[in-house]
Amino acid sequence: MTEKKTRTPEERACDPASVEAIRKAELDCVDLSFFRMDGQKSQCAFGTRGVCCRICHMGPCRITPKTPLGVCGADEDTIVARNFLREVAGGSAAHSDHGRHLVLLLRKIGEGRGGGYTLKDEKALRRIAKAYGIEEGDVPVPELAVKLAELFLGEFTSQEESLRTLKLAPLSRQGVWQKRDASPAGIDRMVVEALHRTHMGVDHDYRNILLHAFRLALADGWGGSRIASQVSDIIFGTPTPVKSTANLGILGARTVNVLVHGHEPALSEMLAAASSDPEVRAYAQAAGAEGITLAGICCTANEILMRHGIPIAGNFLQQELAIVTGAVEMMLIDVQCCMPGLPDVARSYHTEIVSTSAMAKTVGASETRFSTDRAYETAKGLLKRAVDNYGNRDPEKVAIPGYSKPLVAGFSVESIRYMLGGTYRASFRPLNDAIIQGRIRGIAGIVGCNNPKSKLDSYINTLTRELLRENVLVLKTGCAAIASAKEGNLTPEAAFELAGPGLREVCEAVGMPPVLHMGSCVDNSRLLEAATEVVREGGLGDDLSDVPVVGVAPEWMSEKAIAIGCYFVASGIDVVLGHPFYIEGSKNVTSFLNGGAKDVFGASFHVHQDPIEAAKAVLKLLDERREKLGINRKAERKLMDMKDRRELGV
Ligand code: SF4
Ligand code: MSK
Repeated sequence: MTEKKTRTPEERACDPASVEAIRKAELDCVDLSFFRMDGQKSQCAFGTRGVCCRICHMGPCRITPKTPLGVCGADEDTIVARNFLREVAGGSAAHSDHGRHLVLLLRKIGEGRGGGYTLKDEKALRRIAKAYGIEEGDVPVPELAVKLAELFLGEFTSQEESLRTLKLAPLSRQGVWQKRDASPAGIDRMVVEALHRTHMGVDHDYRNILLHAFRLALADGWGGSRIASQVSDIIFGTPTPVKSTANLGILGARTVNVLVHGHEPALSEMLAAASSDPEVRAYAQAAGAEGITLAGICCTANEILMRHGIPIAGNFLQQELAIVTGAVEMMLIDVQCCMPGLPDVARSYHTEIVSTSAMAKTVGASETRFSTDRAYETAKGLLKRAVDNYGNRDPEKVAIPGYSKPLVAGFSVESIRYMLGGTYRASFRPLNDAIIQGRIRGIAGIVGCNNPKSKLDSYINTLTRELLRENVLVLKTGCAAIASAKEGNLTPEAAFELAGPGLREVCEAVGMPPVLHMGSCVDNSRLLEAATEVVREGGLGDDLSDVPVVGVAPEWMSEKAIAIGCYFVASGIDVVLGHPFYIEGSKNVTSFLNGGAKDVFGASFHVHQDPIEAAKAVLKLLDERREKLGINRKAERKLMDMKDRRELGV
C-alpha cells in the first residue's frame, strides 16, 4: 500500500459518502487512487510541460534551456504540439470507436441478426435518417436501419469527402471550417493521419499540427460522438426526464448489489431488463437477498440512468469507494475510465470484477465475453453469478454510507424542446426569449471527470452554484453531472435554493431543474446539438460563436476531455479549464490554444484553477457575447403574471 498520505478524507472529497468510504479504506488498509496520487506527488516536470519527446529511438529527448532542441532538431513548439495532437487522437478514437460498435449493432438489428436487441425508437430512426438526407419514403424500418448504419460506417471510412454529419451544424460554422481548412474527412483517417503527422520527421509546424488537432476533434464531436448518441437513441430510446437517486447510499444492505462501470450501453441495457426478470429475482430471494440492486458508475451509469432511471452509485473517483463499502457482489467493467487497480481493491472484499469487453482485459478480473447474439442470457447468467457471491459478503466488512439524493435526468435535446414548448409547440423559443430578455444570462456546459489532484467534486459544485446564482442555465454530462446529482442539484426544487431570480422564474414556469443532465461524456455532442437549436431558433446570432454559451471542464483527467474541449472551441464555443493542458513548455502553443484560436474559430481555451475565478470568467465570456448581440441590458425584475407566461410560451 502507498505509504505517504498527506490529506484527510475531508480534504479529498466533498460528499459525506465519499469521505466515509475513504476513511474506511484507510482503516481497512486498502490502497486507493487518492493515496497513490500522494505517492506520485512530484510528477515529472517534463511531462507536465509537454516537452518530453519519445516519438523516435534517438530519444527520449527533453527540452531544457541548455538543450533547446531534440536530437533531430525538433524544438519545444513541435514537441508540445505533437504530444497534444496525440492526446486528442486518443480521446477522439475512444469516443468514436464506442460509436462504431453501436453502428455495427444497428446494422445487425436491421439485418435481423440483433439477438435480443430491437429498435426502441423508430421515430428517432426516421428523424435522424431524414437529417442525413436518406429519403425514407416507404422504406421498411429494418432496411432504413441498415441504410443509416451504412451511411454512418461511411463517416468512419471516408477518404476525401468531408463528414456528412458536419451539415448538421449552422451554415455559418460550416463556412468557418471550410475557410480554415478544418473540415474533417473520415474519422478513422483523421486518427491515422494524426499518428502519421506526429511520426518522426513529418509535420513540424506547431500551427499546422494544432489545426489537425481541431480537425480531428471535430470528427469526434460532430462525427463519432454524435453518431454514438444518435444510434443509442435509436436502439435504446431517446431519453426523456426520469427520476432516480445518486450516491453510495443507493446500495442495498440486504440486496445483491451489481454495478456496471465504463461506457458501453449495450450490455447494461440487457442487465437492466434482466434485473427484473422473475427468474433472476426468485434466484436472489432463494439466496436470502431481498432482491437485486443494479446501479452504475461513471458514464455507463449515465446511459442507464437517462433511459431507465437506474440509480447512480458514483462518479469516476467513487469506483474504488463503491467496493470499499464491502457490499458490492459484482462490478462489470467494459471500456474507458475503469481503473486497473480495481481488482486490488476487490481482493480485500468479496467483490468479483468482471471484464466484458474483448478489447479491455484487466489483470485480476474474471472475463465474460459479451456477445450481442446471446446478450439476455449473458446478462441473466451474470446476475445469477452475483447472487451466488452474495453469501460471501462479510457483514463485518460492510459499511454503506447512508447518503443519497433524488434527481431528475434524461434531458435529450428532443425532451428539452418538448419540455419548453409542449407537444404542439415543441421548440427552443422560450429559452431563446429568456436569454434575450436577460432572465437567463447564458448557458454553461459543465462537463468532464474527477481528478485526485483536486478535492472530489469541489470545483464542479462551487462553480455550478456560482453560475446558478448568476442566472446561468447549466447543462451537464459525464461525471460532472453526477457531482451535481450527489449534491441534490438535479431537482426542480434546487432552483428555489440555488438559482438567481430570472433562472428561478423560468425553472418554475417549466418545472425543470436549473441543472440539466444530458448524458454521458459521449453525449457532449448533445450540447453542440442544443447550441445549434438555439441558433436555429433565431434572435441570438447566426453562429455558435454568437450564442451566449461557454463550456467548462473543471476536474478533467482524460484524453477524451481534451478532444471535447477542442471540438467545442473549433465549433466557436469558449472553454474554461480547471487546470491546464500539458503544453506550458511552449509559449507559442499555449498562446495559440489560450488566445490565438479565437482568430481562427471565434473561441479559445481559458485556464482558471480557482472555481470562483472560473465563474467570473464564464460570466465575462457570456456578457461579451450578450454585448455583441445587443442584449446585455439588465433584466427588469418583476413577478410574472399570466401575460408574461404566455409571452414566455410555456
Ligand atoms: Fe528526440 Fe526528435 Fe526523436 Fe523526438 S523525434 S525523440 S525530439 S530525436
Ligand atoms: S466517465 S471520461 S471520468 S466524465 Fe465518461 Fe467520467 Fe471523464 Fe470518464
